[in-house]
Amino acid sequence: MKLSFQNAKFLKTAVKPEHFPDFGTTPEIAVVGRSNVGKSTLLNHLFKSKNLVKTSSTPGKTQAINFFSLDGTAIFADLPGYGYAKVPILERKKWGELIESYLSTKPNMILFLMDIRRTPNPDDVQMLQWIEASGIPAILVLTKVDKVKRGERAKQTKNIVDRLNNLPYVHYSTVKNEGRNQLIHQICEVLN
Ligand SMILES: Nc1nc2c(ncn2[C@@H]2O[C@H](COP(=O)(O)OP(=O)(O)O)[C@@H](O)[C@H]2O)c(=O)[nH]1
Ligand SMILES: [Mg+2]
Repeated sequence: MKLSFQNAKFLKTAVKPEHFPDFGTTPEIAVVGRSNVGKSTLLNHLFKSKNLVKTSSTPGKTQAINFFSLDGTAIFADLPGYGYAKVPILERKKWGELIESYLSTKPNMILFLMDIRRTPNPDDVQMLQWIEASGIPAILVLTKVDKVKRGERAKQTKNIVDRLNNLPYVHYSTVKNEGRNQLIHQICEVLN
């Protein structure tokens, strides 16, 4: 499958399951990960757009799912970041439910983002369990790799991948422009 990453368009925002659009047979790719891990920045980088996907300097602010279309050939869903400590517990629960109910609509694949500098926490492990339970193919995207030296990169990759049941992964840096071709290649492989 060939995807045109240069023609991304914003489609709509959903804050509850009743708002989830039905895209028919168009493949849907969900982007998940902790608040501030780099989800929106990664989508802008994939789409070669500066501001199509709103990035926020206030972590935890995005409480909605935003849908983007690549010329009608694929849909990307930017999911709310989970696990932001300063968000009240009830609000966090609501986000968890929104993420879970979206994943239960069976998107075709999941991009699971982890900051290369972090160790998976209970929220990440829960995310992994949702992914495994759903049976949806996932790619682990290790973000912000420009922030660590080579040796640390290898050590942290092993640390994260070991804890996340050896999901297939790619290294990504929007700052150093690293990982884009590889990720696009892997997305296309999975969708084929
Ligand atoms: N150094 C570096 N910073 C990044 C990278 N990707 C994202 N960021 C920064 O991380 C912060 C959070 O990014 P954002 O996309 O809003 O995260 P989101 O909450 O997961 O959508 C922003 O300040 C970004 O500029 C990267 O590859 N390298
Ligand atoms: Mg975001």
